[in-house]
Amino acid sequence: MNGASTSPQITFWTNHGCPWAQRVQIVLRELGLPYEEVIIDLDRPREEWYLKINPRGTVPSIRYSNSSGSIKEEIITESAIIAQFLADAHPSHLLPASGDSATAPLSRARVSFFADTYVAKVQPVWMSIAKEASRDERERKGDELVAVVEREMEPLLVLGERVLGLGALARISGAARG
Ligand SMILES: N[C@@H](CCC(=O)N[C@@H](CS)C(=O)NCC(=O)O)C(=O)O
Repeated sequence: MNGASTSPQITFWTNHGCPWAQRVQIVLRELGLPYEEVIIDLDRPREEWYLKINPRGTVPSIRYSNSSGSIKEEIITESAIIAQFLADAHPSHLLPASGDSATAPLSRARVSFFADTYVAKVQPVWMSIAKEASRDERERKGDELVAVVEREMEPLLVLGERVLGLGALARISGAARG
């Protein structure tokens, strides 16, 4: 790790029920970064102070300063952008830097496509479950969720493991299969 990647100061505005905020929480924890958490109540209109931080009024948002002082109290919003920023600012085994090797850009493209597939194909089904009033319909959507993960995500895990040796995807795959 270089100096910039040790002990950043991070404030994380979040809500534990929000999957987009969970995405950032997962990245923070996987990278082992310390952070101060501030919960935003999504059942009330956003207060003026939070709209100054994030004019869109959504969670997640972070405020980030690095230890070298070259980045000071920068606000970053939108879960995909925050996740990408943190992975770039704190290089790890999870995502190669694009200049690491000739194949690193391809590995990054594969990881991005994996995340995109989750957002485009799985997340809409996941979100629709909560909106269903009847238990039968929720169970049917639950089966649909499992089917879509098997159909859309599992082939990508296999590809990541076999072709690119992507350790992170392989580990997720192993955990998912128990
Ligand atoms: N594209 C955004 C979506 C964030 C989002 O929709 N968050 C929801 C909670 S899950 C939110 O803050 N909703 C409050 C609102 O829209 O007023 C991201 O990826 O960060």
